[in-house]
Formats: sequence, structure tokens, C-alpha cells
Amino acid sequence: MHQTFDAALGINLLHANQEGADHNRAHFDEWGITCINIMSSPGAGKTVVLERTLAAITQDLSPSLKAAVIEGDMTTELDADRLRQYGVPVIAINTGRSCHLDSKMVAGGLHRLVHEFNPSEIDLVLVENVGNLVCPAEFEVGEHAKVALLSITEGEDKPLKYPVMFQEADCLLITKMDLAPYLEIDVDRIIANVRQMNPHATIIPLSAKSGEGFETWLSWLKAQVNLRKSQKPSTSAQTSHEGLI
Ligand SMILES: Nc1nc2c(ncn2[C@@H]2O[C@H](COP(=O)(O)OP(=O)(O)OP(=O)(O)O)[C@@H](O)[C@H]2O)c(=O)[nH]1
Ligand SMILES: [Mg+2]
Repeated sequence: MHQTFDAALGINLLHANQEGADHNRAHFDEWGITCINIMSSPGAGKTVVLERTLAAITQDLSPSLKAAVIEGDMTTELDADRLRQYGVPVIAINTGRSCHLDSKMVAGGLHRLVHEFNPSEIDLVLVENVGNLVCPAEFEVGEHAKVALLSITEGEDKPLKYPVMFQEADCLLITKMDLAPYLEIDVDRIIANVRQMNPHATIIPLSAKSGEGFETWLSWLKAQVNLRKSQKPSTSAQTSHEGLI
């Protein structure tokens, strides 16, 4: 009995979250913004990847990507402060005791974003989720694509042990490749384990330290934005801030 109640509660929770995510996505679509949800276990390198990505984007003389960040952390603004140094809009969301962002929290973040900045001047919102390899994959926030990071320090077996994250990912970044010479890690085994569950994800081995893989990663990001721009409805010139929360 107790178990049935919990299952029903869980389904209702996910259903309500999904409705909110669809609502957020409709706003992103209306504004022609691509939203990418970036997820991994704590410390896999999400913020460092974002730092290097923003550095590359903002150094472009005529930036092809105008990015903003929604930064999810349980308690601090440490990561948000790191990213603010790149001069892009950064909205920090503290989730408190929750181990993931949900669509309602991101709606609140979006509300703040579009009141402080003009959404027509943003074409990419990068969401850094709370460090956790399980829950963030279950709760959509309105993203168009999910990016999972797996550091080579975490072991080859993680895609098998935490399958949902790797099944859901559109792009997998295998991070900290510069550490490979010092570890007994088989990167081909990681890729094979991911492929068992997800034959289609783009897989990019990457090092924020050496820069390996960043060109491919930036091309993937730009392709996502270009895809969305080509799909933007012609009526979307008007921006509506209504009904965000
Ligand atoms: N050697 C090496 N270290 C890295 C690389 N990327 C990240 N790190 C280190 O890994 C640690 C964690 O990096 P973060 O970017 O803060 O990780 P995160 O996923 O944002 O962590 P949370 O936000 O706490 O979940 C830091 O000490 C980074 O310097 C890399 O490519 N190579
Ligand atoms: Mg971080």
C-alpha cells in the first residue's frame, strides 16, 4: 500500500515537472534560444568546461554564440561567480536540499533572466545542473539537448551502473583526458559501455587542461544553435514574458 502511494506520488511529480519543462521549452522556442542541460557527478568538470567554452565564445571578434548561464548549486554561488567573470548573464539558483534542478526552479531563473536581459540578444542558455549522476537525468527543465560529462577518473563501469544519465544524453563529454597517462583506464571500454545503451549520442573525449576535444565540442554546440535558429517560427519576433512561473 505504502509502496503504491509512493509510486503514484513519483509519477505525479514527474508529470508535473514535465508539463513545466514543456512550458519552459515553448518560451525558449518563442525567443529562438537553444537550451542545453549539462549534467554529471560532482567534480566531473562541468564548470571548467563552461569556463573554457565561454572564454572561446567571448573571445570571438564577432561572437557567433551569445550565451547565458543558469547555474544550479545546492547552496553556494561559487560556480556562478567563476562564470560571471566572462561577462555573460549568469543566473544562480540554489536548490537547497534538492539534488537536481527542476522545471519550476528553471522557470524562476528564466523569469529573472528575461527581466534583466533582452532574450532576443541571447541565443544559447547553458544550464549547469547540480552535481549528481542520477536525479538530474529524470527531471527535464525545458532543454533541447542533454549533455552528460563523465570524467575518466570515475571508472569504465559508470555508464552501466547509472544508466539513465547515459541513455538520456545527446552528447557525452569524456573529461580530464589529460590524466589518462596516470590512470589505468580504458576509454574505449567507457565508449563501448555507453554504446550498449545509447547508440546515437555524440561522444567527445575532452580535456579542459590541454584543450583536446574543444573544437569538436564547440562545433556541436554551434550546430545545436543553428538547428534551432532554422526552426524558429516567424511570429517569434515578439517576446512574451507572460506565464513564466
Ligand atoms: N586535470 C584536469 N582537471 C580538471 C579538468 N576539468 C576539470 N578539472 C578539475 O576537476 C575539479 C572539478 O572541476 P569543476 O569544473 O569544478 O567540476 P564540476 O562538475 O563543475 O563540479 P560540481 O559543480 O561541484 O558538480 C577542479 O579541480 C578542476 O580543476 C581537466 O580537463 N583536467
Ligand atoms: Mg560546477
